Amino acid sequence: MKNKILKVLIDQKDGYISGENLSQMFGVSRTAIWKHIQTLKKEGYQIVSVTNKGYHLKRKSSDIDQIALEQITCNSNLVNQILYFDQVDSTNNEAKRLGETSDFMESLIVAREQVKGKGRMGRTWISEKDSGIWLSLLLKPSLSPDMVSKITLIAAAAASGAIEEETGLVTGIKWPNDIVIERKKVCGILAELSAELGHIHYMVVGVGINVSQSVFDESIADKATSLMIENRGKPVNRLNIIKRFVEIFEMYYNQFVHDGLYDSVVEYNIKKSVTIGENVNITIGDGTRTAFAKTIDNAGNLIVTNEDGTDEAVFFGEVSVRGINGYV
Ligand code: BT5
Repeated sequence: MKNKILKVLIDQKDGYISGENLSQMFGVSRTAIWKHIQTLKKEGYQIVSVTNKGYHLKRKSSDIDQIALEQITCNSNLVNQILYFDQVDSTNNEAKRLGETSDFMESLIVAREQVKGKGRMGRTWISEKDSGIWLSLLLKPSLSPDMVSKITLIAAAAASGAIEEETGLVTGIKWPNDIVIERKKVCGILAELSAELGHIHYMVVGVGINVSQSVFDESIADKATSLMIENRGKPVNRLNIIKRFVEIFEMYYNQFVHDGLYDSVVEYNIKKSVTIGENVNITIGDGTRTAFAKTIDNAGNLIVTNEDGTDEAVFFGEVSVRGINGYV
């Protein structure tokens, strides 16, 4: 009930709604509504009540804040809690710390800034304040630990879909965890998990999307881009992208976890792949070799044809795939 009231307040945008209207809407007394409003206030929501007008939820001007993000919990069966931070080391680390506590809830963690943003294999993810979407989903799927690669492809499909719907830009997926636009990286995904004896304790799916940067650190300037650069300076609404990301992720995740269906994720990844049909350098540990990327199989592995003509499935997690003529 409390969350439903919150959703109504959020939907009023800059307007007011009377206690009377709320009590009719939910079939409870005005006193009951008032009590829920007091609870929301205790939780930190700035709700004012003005005589003859009703209740009003005050919002900050940024496109994302805790209140705006709460819309996601209202509409999601997957995310039960939103945590929004000014600054964290890494949203993945924050999610992992939460995952180590007993009875944690499935959560969406969003930060304005990460001071130790992480990529795969100990690499750094540059995540300056308010210039992108830095988020992690903390999940408890009943899957076996080897399913983490499949969840990465689900996140890639969701991030690509959300970006395209919100901006109209065309994205490509560089297997297994990058979203690119015009051959430059706009988004990276890092899935991590804690498991024992074949059982997942928790899984963290981290997504970083460059949104409003106009210049990048020298170390990545030749291969990184942002949605605003690609959108010719047009502002991009981060909240809408996060909302759509969670919705699409949840759809594919439910299909997979509850119904065992994964085909549409693979289809989407094949359709959007910038890796398939290219010669790629595959780095495993210290060794690098060249192969032709042929397709993605039903399990989400990259199928390559080696120089000796044999086909091989390249498993996610241990490899770095680069185009032979540059980043893609
Ligand atoms: C990734 O790793 O692409 C995974 C990135 C995941 C970031 C999210 S943000 C929220 C959550 N919390 C975290 O701490 N992480 C996740 P990988 O494929 O290893 O790529 C890393 C490489 O991308 C780096 O070595 C750089 O070359 C490059 N890079 C770093 N920052 C970048 C940026 N902002 N945009 C584009 N490329 C970047």
